[in-house]
Amino acid sequence: MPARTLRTQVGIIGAGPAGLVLANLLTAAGIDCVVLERHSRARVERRARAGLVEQRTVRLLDAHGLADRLLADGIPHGWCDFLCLGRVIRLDYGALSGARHRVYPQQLLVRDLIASLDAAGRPPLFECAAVAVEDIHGPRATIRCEDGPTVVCDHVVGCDGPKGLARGALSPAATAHRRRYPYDWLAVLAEVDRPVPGVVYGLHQNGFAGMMPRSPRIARFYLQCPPGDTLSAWPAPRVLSELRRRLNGAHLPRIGALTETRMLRMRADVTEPMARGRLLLAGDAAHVLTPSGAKGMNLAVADAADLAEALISGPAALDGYTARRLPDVWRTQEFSDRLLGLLHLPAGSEAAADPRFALRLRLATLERLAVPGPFSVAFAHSYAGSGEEPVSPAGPRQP
Ligand code: RFL
Repeated sequence: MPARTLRTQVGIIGAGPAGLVLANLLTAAGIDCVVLERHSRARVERRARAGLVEQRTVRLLDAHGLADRLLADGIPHGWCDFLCLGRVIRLDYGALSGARHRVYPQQLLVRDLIASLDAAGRPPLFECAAVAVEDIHGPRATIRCEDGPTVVCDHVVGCDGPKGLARGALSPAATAHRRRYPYDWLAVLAEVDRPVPGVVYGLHQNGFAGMMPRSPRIARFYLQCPPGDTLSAWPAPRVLSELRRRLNGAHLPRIGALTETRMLRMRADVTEPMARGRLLLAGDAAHVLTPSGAKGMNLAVADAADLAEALISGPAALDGYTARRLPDVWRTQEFSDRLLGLLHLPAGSEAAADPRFALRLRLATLERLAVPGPFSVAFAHSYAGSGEEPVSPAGPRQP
């Protein structure tokens, strides 16, 4: 049987934060769109990833009536602790910038965004994998799906993550800037006996460790490990003992079952330009950040918001999409990279040869971050995603 053809204004590939925010904003503005998602609804709504929603993201979602649950259940969070050489240094970025995160797991936000599309009568098409994007320079573009409709549209927006097909469809005309960091992170979700009160970064000669709040009984932990390391090298007892060692000084909850353990290859990339013909990219499809600084989801939402406005305004605004978004993308990459530099002693580097000296240097930076001043205020705005980044004070590479 020939595939059904669906005609719409905007075909969106991917029901992650980028695709779902875009679809919500377009639908509310009366622009017809279709979201195609390869996985089932249950799987998409269970995928635990980010948990810190920036102030600018909350503001944007709230302005469009998409933040009711986030505001009701998301816990405001405005500080983080750095552990280094036996000291605990608190960065009260909420006080320094006036901006706070909301702790709200990504899968709950995704659930809310899907519910809102449901209510508008425009739910995503689940279990519908796009397999080709065609005719992006013609009068109409086409998305072909496996076992699903052929979507004919004015614009295709690839919100399908870094391994999706939209990136590839753009790539002949695009440059991908890539960085592979000389370490990986073991990422763990674990049951805890009490809520983790805040974000803790442990700087340690064995490597970085992190602890992040997620929900009352679940916390996220990260452990730096050698690049290319495998999960089999990290049985639960080793994970627990390294967390205790590297986060010594933090009030660790009792850690129960490790409910999810995965290896994150620490890499970052940016695709330039973010559009070609009738194809545009948003979110991780256009740029990947490491989880440091909790930026990826927030940047994905910021892309979607810009793109929605441009699609509503018309061709001139669409032409400026890449130029408008890249400064934010690179500023965010730079912040994330700087934070990584502060948190890690890369193996094989001079820092690893004399870890105490390297840690003492980092402690000097942390002490400056803890006191109010232009240096700490600029960092706090970037960290919280206040949307009001002051000009960083000039000087050498420093957070
Ligand atoms: P997503 O969320 O990856 O969604 C892409 C969607 O596209 C679908 N798809 C397709 N659908 C149809 N046809 C195809 N051919 C398709 N190919 C792919 C996929 O199934 C998927 O549903 O991308 P989006 O929307 O750009 O959102 C990006 C964010 O998800 C990502 O940046 C964050 O999760 C990154 N991240 C964090 N970001 C933060 O802001 N704060 C954090 O604290 C934070 N922690 C994290 C993170 C990412 C992590 N992992 C797993 C990489 C922690 C972790 C462990």
